[in-house]
This record gives sequence, structure tokens and C-alpha cells, in this order.
Amino acid sequence: MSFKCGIIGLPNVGKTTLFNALTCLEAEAASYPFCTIEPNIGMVSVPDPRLEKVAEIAGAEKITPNYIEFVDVAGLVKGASRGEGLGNRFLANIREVDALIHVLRHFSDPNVAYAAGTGNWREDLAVIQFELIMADLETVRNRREKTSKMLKTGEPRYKEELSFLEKLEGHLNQEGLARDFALKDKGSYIMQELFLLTAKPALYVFNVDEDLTEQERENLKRELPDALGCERAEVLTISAGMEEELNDFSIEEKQEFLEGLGWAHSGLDELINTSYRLLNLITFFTAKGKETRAWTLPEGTRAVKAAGKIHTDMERGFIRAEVISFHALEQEGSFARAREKGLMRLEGKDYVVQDGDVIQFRFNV
Ligand SMILES: Nc1nc2c(ncn2[C@@H]2O[C@H](COP(=O)(O)OP(=O)(O)O)[C@@H](O)[C@H]2O)c(=O)[nH]1
Ligand SMILES: [Mg+2]
Repeated sequence: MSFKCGIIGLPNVGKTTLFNALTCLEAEAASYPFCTIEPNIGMVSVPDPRLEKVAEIAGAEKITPNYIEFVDVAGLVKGASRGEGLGNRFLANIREVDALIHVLRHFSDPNVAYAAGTGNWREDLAVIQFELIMADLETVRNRREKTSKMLKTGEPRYKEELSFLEKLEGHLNQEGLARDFALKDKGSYIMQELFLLTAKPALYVFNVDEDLTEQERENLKRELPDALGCERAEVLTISAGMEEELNDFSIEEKQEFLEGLGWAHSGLDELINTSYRLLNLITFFTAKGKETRAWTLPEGTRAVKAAGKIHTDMERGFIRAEVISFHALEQEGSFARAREKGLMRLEGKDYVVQDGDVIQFRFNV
């Protein structure tokens, strides 16, 4: 199972262009609304220099990176929560993803119409937020009605649930996002059952003109949390049009071109890495025979479950894990030397895997 990020936003903000830049696929990007109806889906490898290094130390011939899935969800418009545009279909597609990448248009191009937007990113942001909140309100209302009916069973948990749902509904009614809602109440466990759109972690991406100065980009990023009405948010700037064109370049040519424009690096790697972090994922590595491989885990996963990710037999017959941090391995430069120095730790089933661990599992079936 891979983790999915949904690219959302108004029509004509550059979602499909960004998707193409990320995946090097050629989905149709066009300057008319609703060009994208079925969602485009692509797997994108997660850039991680540690993987190359482990592979070098292990003398691997094959390197397998981590992947995350990006979904180009198609344009939302005002009224989507009431079925406008292709509203309900779009919202259903958004419900299936683990995190949202919200694209905001900040490029000027007279040839590209502001299909549904105003040209003012704050207003565009508000339109989308509103539709997501309305969709969530409907979900919460439906659940509240069901829970009310269950009250007569006399089970105390329904009372707790109802009280939580009423407060959550109030919060959404004030145009608050579900992810900013305090989860201290007793009934809050049902939040996980609701799959609310505004509870998903979100990354905001300004699609900007490539000649925007670094200072202007920083200012833009600073303004976003305020527009969202929260203290902090994950936000970055990218020039999707330029990134897509750069796909045909070699890595060196790309770097040179970006430096010429005053961009420190490609925004795509930053976007992929931020998405990965947003999903609370960590990476561990295995170096077995000729293959060195990166694996994805939710933060806080135990060693026995990590083994199961590789093979169910390894989980069933788990004996122990031999673990070294990437850092220590890099410093020693070889597995043999690390072992001699006693840096390979033996860990049991309940060891919580850390980001960057290089692991060899011992198992018996
Ligand atoms: N100038 C400029 N045009 C862009 C940029 N990103 C996308 N476009 C153009 O905007 C139009 C709409 O882009 P598209 O990716 O289809 O938008 P979507 O509706 O959000 O998927 C296309 O003509 C793109 O070529 C950009 O960064 N700069
Ligand atoms: Mg599109």
C-alpha cells in the first residue's frame, strides 16, 4: 500500500502541469476548465541521498527507492459541495487521499483564463476551503443525526459522541478546519471514522512566475497562515510551468539553469519531501544481497511490523533485528567495521524503528 497525496485547487491553477512535472507523465494540461475529469495517478520516487550512500557501502547493484502516489484530482469550483461542476465526484476522489496539496495560482499569463478564480489567491483559497468545510459539515450532520437516534439505547458512548459532534459542527459552522479542532473530548475517537476532508494534513503550494524574487516568494509564504486563519501551515512556492519544461534537461543542466534564475534548487524535490513528512512517514533501509532498498513506515512502528512490511513470514518468525543508524554506518564506511566496533545493535520485537535505521532482520519459519 502506498500513501497518496491529492493535488487540489481551482481549475487552471496548474495542477496537471505540476502533476506532469512530478511524474514526468504527459497528462493533458490545457487552458480550459475541467480538462481533467478522471483523476490522473502517478507514482513518484522519494529522493533520498542516504539511499545512494547505503547502496554504495553495501556494494549494491540494484537500488529501490520509496514511492508516494500523487493524484491530480481535477478542479474544484464554487458550489462543488452542492454538486456544481463535477462537485461530488471530485470530493469523493479527495476523500480517498491521505494528504492534500493545495495549489494556488500566482502566475500571470494573459493566455490562461482565471477559469473560476478571481486572480486573487486569498479569495481562491477561501472558495476551496469553504467547499471542503461544507462537505465536512454534511458528513458531521449525517453522523450526528444517526448518533441522536442511538441515544435511546442508553449506552453512554452515544452521549459522548453526540456532544463531540455538536461541538465539531459548531467549529465547522464558524468556518474552522477540522484539523484545527481540539481533540480532547471523550467522543473524539470518532473523528477517525469520519474521514473529514479538512482533517487531512495539507501542503499549500503557490504556483508562481519563475522570475519572482526570493524575497517575494518568502513574503508570499509568510502571508498564507494568516489567510488560513491559523498560526502555521506547510507552504512552498514552485513554478510548475518551468519545472515541467526542465524535465527534459539533465540534472546538471537543470541545476545550472535554476541557479541562473536565483532558485536554490528544484521545488519538486522539496515538494516530494515535504509531502512525505506531512504524512508522518519515516524511512528505513535494508541491504540484502545485491539490492539496497528504502522502505516507508508510519512514525512509531515497531520492528516486528517493519519486518512484516517486507514479508509476512518475517513478521511471523521474527527473532530480532540487527540495527545501525545511517549516521553511524556512514561514519564507519562499512558494515564489517561497524560490527567490529559493536555498533550494530540487537533489537527485539518492540523496538520502535527510527528514521534512517539500516536493518537486517533475523527470522525463522
Ligand atoms: N505561465 C505559466 N503558465 C502555467 C503555469 N502552470 C500552468 N500553466 C498553464 O496554465 C494552463 C492550465 O494549466 P493546468 O495544469 O491544465 O491547470 P489545472 O486546470 O489546474 O490542471 C495551461 O495552459 C498551462 O500551460 C506556470 O507556472 N506559468
Ligand atoms: Mg487539470
